[in-house]
Amino acid sequence: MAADRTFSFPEGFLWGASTSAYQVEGAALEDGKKASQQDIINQDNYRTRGFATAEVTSDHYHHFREDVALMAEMGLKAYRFSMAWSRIIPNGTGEVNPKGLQFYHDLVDELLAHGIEPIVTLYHYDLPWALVERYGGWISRQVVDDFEAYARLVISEFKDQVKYWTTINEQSIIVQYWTQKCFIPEELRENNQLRYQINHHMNLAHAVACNLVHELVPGGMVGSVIGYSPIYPLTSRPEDVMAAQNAHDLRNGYYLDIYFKGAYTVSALSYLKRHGLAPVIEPGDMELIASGTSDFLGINYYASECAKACPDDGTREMRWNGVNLTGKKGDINGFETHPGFYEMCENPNVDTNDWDWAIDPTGLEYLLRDIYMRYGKPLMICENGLGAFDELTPDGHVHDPYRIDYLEKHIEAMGRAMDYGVPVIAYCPWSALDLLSTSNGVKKRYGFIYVDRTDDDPRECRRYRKDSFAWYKDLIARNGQL
Ligand code: BGP
Repeated sequence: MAADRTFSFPEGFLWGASTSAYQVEGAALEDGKKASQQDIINQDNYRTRGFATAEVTSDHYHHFREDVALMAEMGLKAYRFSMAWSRIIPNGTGEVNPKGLQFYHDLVDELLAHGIEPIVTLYHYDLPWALVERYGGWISRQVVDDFEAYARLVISEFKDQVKYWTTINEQSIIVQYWTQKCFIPEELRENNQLRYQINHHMNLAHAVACNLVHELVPGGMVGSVIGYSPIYPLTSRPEDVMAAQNAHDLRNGYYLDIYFKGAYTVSALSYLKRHGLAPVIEPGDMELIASGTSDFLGINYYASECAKACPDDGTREMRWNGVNLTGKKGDINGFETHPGFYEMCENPNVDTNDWDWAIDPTGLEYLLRDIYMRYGKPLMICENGLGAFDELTPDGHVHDPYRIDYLEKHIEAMGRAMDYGVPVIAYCPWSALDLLSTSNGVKKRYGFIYVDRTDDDPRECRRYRKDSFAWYKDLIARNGQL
C-alpha cells in the first residue's frame, strides 16, 4: 500500500481461495456420480491435446480433509467452491445420490469446524451429461426447470450452514468459449445465435436461484460470478474509444445489466439483432429475470483487454475468440473480431503471462470502481490469479515469487479501490490448490498448494506448500497489511 495511505482492510474481511468441482475433485464416476459434460469435453482434450482428463484432477474428493487442514493452516476465512450437479443428481433429474450429497455435507462441516466460511457456486460448467444427451443441455429451455429442482434441493439442504451463494460461473466467458464450457455438437458450432440462447437460459436459471436463496436461506446472500475484463481502447482515437465501449457493452454490460437492471444492454442487443444473434425471449422471461435480484456480484479477474476499431468493409469475418494452447508467449491464435463494432487486440502497455494473458493490477482497481459506480452493490473477488509452469524442486519446494508478486499487486489495487469507497467483502484467489485448467491441462498451475501430478500421470497427487502459501498465510495474519 502506498505510504501516504492509511487504508486497512475491515475486520471480518473474507480472505479466501477458490476452486471448482470438476477441476479439483476427481472421482468422476465414483460413489454414484455420473459424467458431466466436462468429463466428456476433457476426454476429448486429452485425446487431441494431451491435457489431463477430469477423471482424477487433484483428487480432492479423497484428500478434502487434508486440503481443508492446509487451508486452515493458511488462515483462510473463506473457501469458494462449486457443487457438482452430476454428483448430487447423477441423471440431472430424479433420483438423488446420497453419497454425493454426503460428500458436500462432510466438506461443509469440515470447513465450518475450521472456521472457514463456505461460499458455494451452484454451477461451474459441469452440466450432467444425461441432460446433454436428453435435450442438448443449456440449448434447451427445459434446463431451467431442471436447474431449479437441483438448486432447490441443494439450497434447502445447506441453508443453515451456507450464507453466501453464487449462481452460475462466468456466463460472459461461456458465451465466448462455448465449446470449451458446454458440449456443443459439431453440427451446431456455426450457429452463433445459440451462444446467446444458452446465455438467456442461464439468465433465467440465475434469477430462479436468486429467488430460491431469498426464499429459503435466512439472511442468505446471492449473486452471480462474472468473468470480467475491463476493456481499454488501443489509442485515444475516438474510433478506438468507441470500439472499446462497444466491446464493453457486448462482453461486460450485457451481463451486468441483466443482474442489476433486469434488462439487456440496448446497444449490445441491437448489435445482436442486426446480425441474427439475439436470443428468443418468451413472454414472462424478462419479468422473471427482473425478479431475481442480486445482493452482490462475484468477479473473476485475471487480465484486462484491449480493443480497436474494426471497419465493416466486407473483408473481415466475425471471429469469437483467441486462445494460446501451448504456454509459449505469442502463440495466441487470433483475437475476437466483430466487424463494424470492435476488434480485440494486444495491449502494448502491459506485460503478459506465458499464455498471453495481460498482467494488469490497475485493471482491478479500475473495474471495482467502475462496477460499483454503475451498480452500487457489494463486490466479491471470486477468482484472481496467475497461471504458471511451477517446478517442484527435489527437496520438495516450489518457489513462485512471480505469483506472490502478481497477487500482492492485485491486493494492493483492491485496497486502493476500497480506500475510494468500494465495498469488497471477499478476496478468493484462484486457486486454493493446483487443479485442472479449463484450457491448458494441469501444467498451467494456479494454487498455493502444489499437487504432484502431470497431464499423463495422476501419480498420488501429493500436496506441497508453495512459497506463496507461506506468503498468503502471513498476509492473512496481518489482515492484508502489505
Ligand atoms: C476462469 C474459470 C476457472 C478457471 C480460470 C483460469 O475462467 O472460472 O474455472 O479455470 O478461469 O482459466 P484457465 O483454467 O483456462 O487457465
